[in-house]
Amino acid sequence: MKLDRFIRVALGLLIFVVFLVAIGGLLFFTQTALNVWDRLAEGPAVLRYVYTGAMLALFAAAVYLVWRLLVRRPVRAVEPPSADRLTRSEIEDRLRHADAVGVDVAEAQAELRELAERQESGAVHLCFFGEVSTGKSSLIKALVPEAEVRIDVAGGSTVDVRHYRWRDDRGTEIRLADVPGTGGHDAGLDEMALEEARRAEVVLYVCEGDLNRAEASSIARLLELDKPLILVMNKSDRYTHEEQAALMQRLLERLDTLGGDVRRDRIVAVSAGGVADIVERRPDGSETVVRRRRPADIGVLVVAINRLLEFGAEPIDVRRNRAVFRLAAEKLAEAEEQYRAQRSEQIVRNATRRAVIGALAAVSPGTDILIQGYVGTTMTRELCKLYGAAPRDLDIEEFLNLSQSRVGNALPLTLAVAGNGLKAFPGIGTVAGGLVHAVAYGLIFDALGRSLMLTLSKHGELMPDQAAQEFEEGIGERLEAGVRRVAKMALAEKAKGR
Ligand SMILES: Nc1nc2c(ncn2[C@@H]2O[C@H](COP(=O)(O)OP(=O)(O)OP(=O)(O)O)[C@@H](O)[C@H]2O)c(=O)[nH]1
Ligand SMILES: [Mg+2]
Repeated sequence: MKLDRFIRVALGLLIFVVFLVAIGGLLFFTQTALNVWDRLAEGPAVLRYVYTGAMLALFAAAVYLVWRLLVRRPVRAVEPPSADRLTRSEIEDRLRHADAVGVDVAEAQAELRELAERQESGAVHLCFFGEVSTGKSSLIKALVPEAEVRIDVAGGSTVDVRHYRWRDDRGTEIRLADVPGTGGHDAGLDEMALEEARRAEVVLYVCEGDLNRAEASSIARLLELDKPLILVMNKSDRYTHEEQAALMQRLLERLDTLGGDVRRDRIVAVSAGGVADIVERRPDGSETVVRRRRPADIGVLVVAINRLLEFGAEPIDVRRNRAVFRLAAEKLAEAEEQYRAQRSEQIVRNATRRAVIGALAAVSPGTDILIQGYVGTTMTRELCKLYGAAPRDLDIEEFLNLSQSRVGNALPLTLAVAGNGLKAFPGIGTVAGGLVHAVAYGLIFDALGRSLMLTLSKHGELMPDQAAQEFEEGIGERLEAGVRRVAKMALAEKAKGR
């Protein structure tokens, strides 16, 4: 009680002194300012202007510095350079840069190499794309009868990408790409087919009637890639002339709704023929199954291809290049993503280890876990750099402060989880307090790092509030997930230290 009164009196005195100093300061400041002003008023006008200008400039500089320090800059929108306008040199630059950092750029590079080879060969690539069993391989066989093409009644007969040579009426060298049908059981095959379609100048989308939902969305995707498209309705031998005409009209309307500017002469109805198993009855009454080739009727398709290539392959070549640059950029982005995942894992593991070692070395590991220290700052800075975020020191400090204030609540739980986790290791006997603290300390860094990884990958920027909140919300789950790993680490470090 006595102490309380003493503090009040001391505070009262302090306030009084502060006010006295403030009044004195104000008087002194006013007097000086008026003095200076009087002298300036007597002097030449130029001096007055220069002086006022200098004062204003100093004031503006002070305001700017305070603003830089206190006000958070608006989040830099991480705008990926428009993939549509990517040029070869841009993508090559990106690859070089990523390669230097340690990203595995092999797949993206392979795309550019393949493109260079295709450009050198001068051949135009046409890709037959469509759902399984629509007759893509049969169409290629009809165009190149001598080709060894696998055709089967059972869907999913083509399981890789193959190229077949063909020439159009003007002798342009054409490579026909046969790819796996989409919509089968293997999503990997769909991906393989789509990639080949992206590498080709022209896609021939093969269907066998009206489009189902999957076909419509595939076509929409291909149109988005800016691919010249020929829509081939195969197996037209199964329809009457009237049915065929109605189907063609329907396909035209469907394409319109998909936003494709596909001309009427780029929708064709053909019959690749394919093979049919026909049951033949012998004179003696026995039956045998004979495989026969149905007659092919693909004239309109040949005309459509010739027309499309009429003006030379030049403009479609440019569009194809763009599509391949995009494909390469996507592959690079995937590789970068993978690199970031591995590297951030390493960063968090190192920070966790350092935290554990620090706690083990501490004479009396306290409960005041200082995540704002060196380990926390280094980890935050390294993770931010990895995700291309450039936070101010103030943001890092704020994030660590906010997280630190949340650690208090989670500490009892963390210690309990750490203690339990250690018990799972046989032969360590009674778990010493120091070891439990070391594991708890490591676990907190592990959870902190992982929540930071998550928010950085989501926002591309360090947002202290969100990141600290993510840390708080996810800590329970992350402690459980990391305890075995961290306990093992702590035991190994302890054994080393012995
Ligand atoms: N009636 C009829 N059947 C055809 C026609 N073209 C192909 N077929 C049959 O359709 C089936 C599938 O033919 P494929 O050429 O293997 O089809 P695909 O699109 O290459 O199949 P996947 O490679 O599995 O995706 C075979 O049984 C062919 O005989 C055609 O014009 N008319
Ligand atoms: Mg096939």
